[in-house]
Amino acid sequence: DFSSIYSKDLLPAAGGEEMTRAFLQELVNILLTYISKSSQRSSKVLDFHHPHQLREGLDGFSLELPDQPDNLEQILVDCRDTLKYGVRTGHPRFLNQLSSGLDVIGVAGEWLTSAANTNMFTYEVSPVFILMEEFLLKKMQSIVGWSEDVGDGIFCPGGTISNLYSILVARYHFYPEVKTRGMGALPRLALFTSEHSHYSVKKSAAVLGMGCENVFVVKCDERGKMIPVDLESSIVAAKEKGLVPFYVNATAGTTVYGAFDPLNAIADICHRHTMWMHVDAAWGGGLLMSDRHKMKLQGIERAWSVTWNPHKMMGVPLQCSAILIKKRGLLQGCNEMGADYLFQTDKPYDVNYDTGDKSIQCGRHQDVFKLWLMWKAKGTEGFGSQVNKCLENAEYLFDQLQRRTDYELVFENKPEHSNVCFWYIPPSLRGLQPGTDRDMRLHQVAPRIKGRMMEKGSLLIGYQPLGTKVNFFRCVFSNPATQQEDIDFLLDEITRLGED
Ligand code: ABU
Repeated sequence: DFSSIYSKDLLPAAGGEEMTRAFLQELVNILLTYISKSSQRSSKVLDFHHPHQLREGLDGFSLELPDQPDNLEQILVDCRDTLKYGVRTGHPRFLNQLSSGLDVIGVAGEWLTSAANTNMFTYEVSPVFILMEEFLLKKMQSIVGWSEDVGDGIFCPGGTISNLYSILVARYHFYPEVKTRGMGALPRLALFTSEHSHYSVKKSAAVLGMGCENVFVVKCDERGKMIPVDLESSIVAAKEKGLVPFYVNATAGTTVYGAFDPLNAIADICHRHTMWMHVDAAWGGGLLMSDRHKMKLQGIERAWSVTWNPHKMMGVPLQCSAILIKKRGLLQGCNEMGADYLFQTDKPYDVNYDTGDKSIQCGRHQDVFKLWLMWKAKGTEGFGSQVNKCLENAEYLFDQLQRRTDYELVFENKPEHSNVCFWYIPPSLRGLQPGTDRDMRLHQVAPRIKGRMMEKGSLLIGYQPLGTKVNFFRCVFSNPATQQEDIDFLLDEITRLGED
């Protein structure tokens, strides 16, 4: 019973060791119960409440912040309730997001970094983590296909920021004066990305002062892959209008369809026009770990930069994202400010290991550790098997959808990644001819089923419209805990929830 114990009684308070141990052990018990329940199919994926219900407080769980400290019994209740009203993203039937799963070694890694509570900016305060980052980046670069002598990179908060780095560094590579003189000293730059690519390319162009209107959106084929001839004609057209094309983003694993752009054809075009080629492999990068699937990224070795998020397909706890840059020195040159209080050059060690000035952040979390620890615990082969399993699940779902008359596939081909996109056709729409009326009604089906799904809490998958396609479900597999029985359940449950 912790009802008369307060945080001031824990370490570093004198004599606080025993109570600290007891409190943390109780917390570990709460987390172990959560982890165990998250993998049980009898548990709900979520216990949904509307924002106003959570804001008002539920069964003693209040978000209000007190002036006087709560006792540790209440703090433990708050920890339980926080997990209770959250979403079990490690549940085998959580299929909503590209990042999912609950890897025990990854969790252990995250716990350790909180206890270590240090900052990635200098070797002085993060000697081990800085060297782990170096080893991981080298390993990832060699898997991408770059030689040992080249390559640089940094771990940063998520794929959007990794993509932003790629544009920042590309611009600096062609126009180093931008760092001091700003965009006013540059011509009007043009960037190219496919219509299925991630919105972070446009967001980065806005953030970096280039403007989203100067991001040219290249057409995709039916399968969601960038069409190279359309890319080249867009580049030529932009040049004719007086713009300077400098950057192409190719995607390896698009967010919705899981499509892989033709990297070699795009690399040829970038080479012809002397443009920076970036590959956003935030989602698809994990396939490089699988001997069976890595050929889908053929040509990635020709990229000048690569985004790769181990927190997606490799199941590393959020967040863990890398930007890899082929040419060494650019990240440092581009971002270095040399703050004297942090990056002194007369320290008693090789200050090249004070890598923090490569970053646009100052403070930076040790995201590398959980990845390093998981890599040690699984080996490259273990990650490969995990990826294979997720793609087998996607193929199984694809096969089941082909057999069922109450479902339609959004595209006919076998999935390349673990994304499977489909419509559920409720009985009332089954006899309707294709056309506007059917589309308008079909558009409402997925959101309605999703609402019922959230209320019931039995599973979670996402939906969206895309281009001319009305709302459809996107199922993604990145949690190796998901089995074929969960896929059967998914289809049966959507059919149940979708009853008119
Ligand atoms: N753009 C990153 C995450 C998207 C998703 O999980 O659906």
